[in-house]
Amino acid sequence: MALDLFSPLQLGAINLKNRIVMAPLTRNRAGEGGVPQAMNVTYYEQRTSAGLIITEATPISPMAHGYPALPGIYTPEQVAGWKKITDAVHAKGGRIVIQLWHVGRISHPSLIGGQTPVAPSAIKPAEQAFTYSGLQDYVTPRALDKSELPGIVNDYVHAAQCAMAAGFDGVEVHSANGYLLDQFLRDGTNQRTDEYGGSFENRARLLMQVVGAVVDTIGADRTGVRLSPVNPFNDMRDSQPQALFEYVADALNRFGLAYLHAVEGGIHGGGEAVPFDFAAFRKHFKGAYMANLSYDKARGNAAITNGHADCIAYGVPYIANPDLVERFKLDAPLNAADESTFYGGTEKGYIDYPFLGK
Ligand code: 8OZ
Repeated sequence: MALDLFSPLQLGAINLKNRIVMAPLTRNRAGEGGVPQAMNVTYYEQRTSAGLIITEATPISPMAHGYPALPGIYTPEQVAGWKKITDAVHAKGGRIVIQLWHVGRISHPSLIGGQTPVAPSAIKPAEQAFTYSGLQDYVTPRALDKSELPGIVNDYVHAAQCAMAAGFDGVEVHSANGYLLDQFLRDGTNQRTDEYGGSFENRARLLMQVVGAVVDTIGADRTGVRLSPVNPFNDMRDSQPQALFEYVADALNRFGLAYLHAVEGGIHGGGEAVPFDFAAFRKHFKGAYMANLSYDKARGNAAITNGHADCIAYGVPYIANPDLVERFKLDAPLNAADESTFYGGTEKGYIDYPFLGK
């Protein structure tokens, strides 16, 4: 029988009961101190029929924050909060990895104790930051000194250790959507003249150091990476995306990762994505490939059957359909997602989307 969304899958050390993945989704509903709270446990537990849950993007250090009410993964209290989530998911036979995040320049002093956000180069993003007092202009970030980069790599290692202590099945290194690691990769945000700027090898150096250090800490078979070669969100661009990201996929092959996760286009606005050949890109990566963006059941099944992808990550459908797997199985209609409750707020639009038959 041909493989489809309902076939089991082994991603490194992580065994998935199906190939329907809950994509990482920022929801801005963590408790005080970036500690996951009761409604966050309910939210993830409700979505446990997914083959794999990828958590919302989660800051690895105080400086990694860039939006209100994010959960963190660097304090003992945060670890204890996440442990309740991983326990609930595991009790129902689910699998869950945490997405490790540093926002770089996509922050605001009010979110990071009055400090100036950091980036590869001092280039201010267009548009505005979401802060506790509404939208405010971004500030010009401070270019990181080379001597600071080992400290950032250590923050990823510490976060990966915290993730293991919290009971996660693995981690996904967030190198997409215009945040710190993506800012290093793409030349619209990286104009460095040291060994972290210029050539593809130089721009990918920090990502490779982070992935190498995380792999050494928790194992390649529990580590995934997310890339978004052409997402213009967060004022991002690159002069040669196809060649750059094929280089990155090739370079990641050395680790033997659990998976590579690709955002196959533009998300969250920010303009049109430039053309990109994802089929060609995918062929460069030798391990499991997770595809994301605007897939429905039919396109997901087709991508698995024709060998493009090993599994499919669904984002917006998972906001509104905790039982997406069951709905796909029965070809049942999907609940529509209410955009006004995506970011921040209460249990409304978070844990009150109906299950089938309820
Ligand atoms: C939407 C709003 C805030 C953050 C991403 C973590 O795009 C995000 C994000 C998305 O990766």
